[in-house]
Amino acid sequence: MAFVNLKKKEIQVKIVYYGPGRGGKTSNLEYIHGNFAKRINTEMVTVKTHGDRTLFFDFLPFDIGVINGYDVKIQLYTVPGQAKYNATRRLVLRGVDGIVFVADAMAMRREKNILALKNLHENLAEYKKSILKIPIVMQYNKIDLRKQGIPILPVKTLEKDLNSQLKRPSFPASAMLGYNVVATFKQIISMTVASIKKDIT
Ligand SMILES: Nc1nc2c(ncn2[C@@H]2O[C@H](COP(=O)(O)OP(=O)(O)OP(=O)(O)O)[C@@H](O)[C@H]2O)c(=O)[nH]1
Ligand SMILES: [Mg+2]
Repeated sequence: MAFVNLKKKEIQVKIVYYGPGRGGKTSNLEYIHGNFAKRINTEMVTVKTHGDRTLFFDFLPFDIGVINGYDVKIQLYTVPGQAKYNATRRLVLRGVDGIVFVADAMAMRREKNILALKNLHENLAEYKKSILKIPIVMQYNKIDLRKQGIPILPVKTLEKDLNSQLKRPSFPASAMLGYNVVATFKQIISMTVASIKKDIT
């Protein structure tokens, strides 16, 4: 559960962007950083990248104000999506309160999305957390590529592959254009804060 500092009346909420390599997790955080620059009075921390691949994680703190007398601080993280960095992915998941699963809507990435979701399931289980209980929002990213004639999975297929059991809110999105990036972000914050409220009251 979230880190609560009773003395400072502060709650730290950890939200992790998870998903296959090159799916657009870092791009989501970059867009949020660019658009809420005034409320985020710090730089986005990108811990080691190789080209544009995340090697460890990205980190972005976000202050959403006071809820029930508690100053709520959101911490956004991304994991490295490449299969070989599973130890790091698992570490970033430690203490997670909410997850945005960023799937890559390109047809050629169908299998990678399914494997990444399975991997999330397994890594949460390491922390005795159930994917069925943690707040999750699904994002089907890169739908802008359809306009360029690149084969994109229909939302129906993505829903069937990734969300038929979970049945969580989902958004077609373009992290590059910013389409539904903020909507995804607001949705996960509201679900996560709601679940934390239940824990502390
Ligand atoms: N066309 C298009 N390209 C995108 C979109 N989102 C991300 N990209 C591109 O896809 C590539 C990978 O994006 P990243 O945000 O670095 O992906 P990531 O999920 O952080 O990747 P890893 O760090 O390797 O796990 C970059 O070249 C992005 O510019 C999108 O919505 N549309
Ligand atoms: Mg990244």
